[in-house]
Amino acid sequence: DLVREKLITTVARPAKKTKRKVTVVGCGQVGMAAVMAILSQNVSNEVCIIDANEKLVNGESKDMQHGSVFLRDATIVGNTDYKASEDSAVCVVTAGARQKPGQTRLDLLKTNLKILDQIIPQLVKYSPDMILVMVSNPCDILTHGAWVISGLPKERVIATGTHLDTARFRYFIGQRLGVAPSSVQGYIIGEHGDSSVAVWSSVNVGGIRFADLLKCVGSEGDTDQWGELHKKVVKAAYEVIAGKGYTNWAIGLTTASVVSTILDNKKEVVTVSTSAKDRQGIENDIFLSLPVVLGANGVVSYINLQLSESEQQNLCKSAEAIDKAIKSICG
Ligand code: 6V0
Repeated sequence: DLVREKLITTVARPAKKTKRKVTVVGCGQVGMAAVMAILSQNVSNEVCIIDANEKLVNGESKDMQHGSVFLRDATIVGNTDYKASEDSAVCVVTAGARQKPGQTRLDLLKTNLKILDQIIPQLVKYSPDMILVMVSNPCDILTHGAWVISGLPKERVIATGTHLDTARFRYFIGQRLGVAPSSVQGYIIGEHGDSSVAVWSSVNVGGIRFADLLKCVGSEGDTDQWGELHKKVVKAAYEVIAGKGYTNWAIGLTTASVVSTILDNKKEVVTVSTSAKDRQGIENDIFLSLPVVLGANGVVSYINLQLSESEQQNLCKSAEAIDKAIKSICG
């Protein structure tokens, strides 16, 4: 290569890796939306995409590579072989079947549990120090399964969980008030799914709690009917799926937000799915979303919520729903 020889004098070996490598398994709608958000928001500029479908992963990774010059000269690789994922700081799993119109997240369980055995040991083999972020649904149960298969410490295995539901909740409240969603504080906790719980007792804007303005906000007797916004959150995915067949943009951004919190060791309080046994009055050995402090070591602490009586009951019901689904599969 004459031009290279004349142009470049090499004096040392270039570094082989960064400490910010992110692997995304599954290059379907959700995986690629996550990759796009991670790269375009400067969360990382080193991304590995893995998928079982060789043609697809080649096509998607090439298409993304061709935009590298607009993505901080990103290093993007695509492969079916997990060796390519070596030394990732964060691994995100979006592989698996998605909800069909009318199907619940729990309906997906059997299909998606099976593929964990193909994916998780491979990720652990090549990146034993990673934080594992599950996205595939039903994400709470799959995260529990992934944790068991991985052998990783609990704090290093999470799912995006209700971080997405919380984002939708803050958006809907912001819309109703004419306030930016980022200025609305509030959480959705529990299952990422039909039994999620809105923590109305702590929802506030500018430090003013809604519950101090309207005692029964979000629950029975609320003349303002704020509870409708939680129903909208629960219905959100179904509505999007009825329209376009899948959801991807909001979950892609949600995933990038979680990855960024980890890579930058932000210690942000986020609602992600985590081991919930003996937390917040939950006795079942399950994973669900609670507000945690998230950083480079994964979940570093839990925020102890002061739930109202009905919120507490609903959280326990959500835990029961997850437990029941696990038992229906495991016998
Ligand atoms: P998709 O577009 O069908 O993509 C799935 C990809 O997974 C395909 O490219 C498959 O080839 C690949 N795949 C399947 N099995 C394997 C395997 N064993 N190893 C490697 N790759 C494999 O689905 P989509 O991207 O729409 O959804 C992916 C998952 O995300 C589904 O389970 C959704 O239900 C889930 N979602 C989770 C959300 C959340 O908030 N947690 C939100 C939206 C979707």
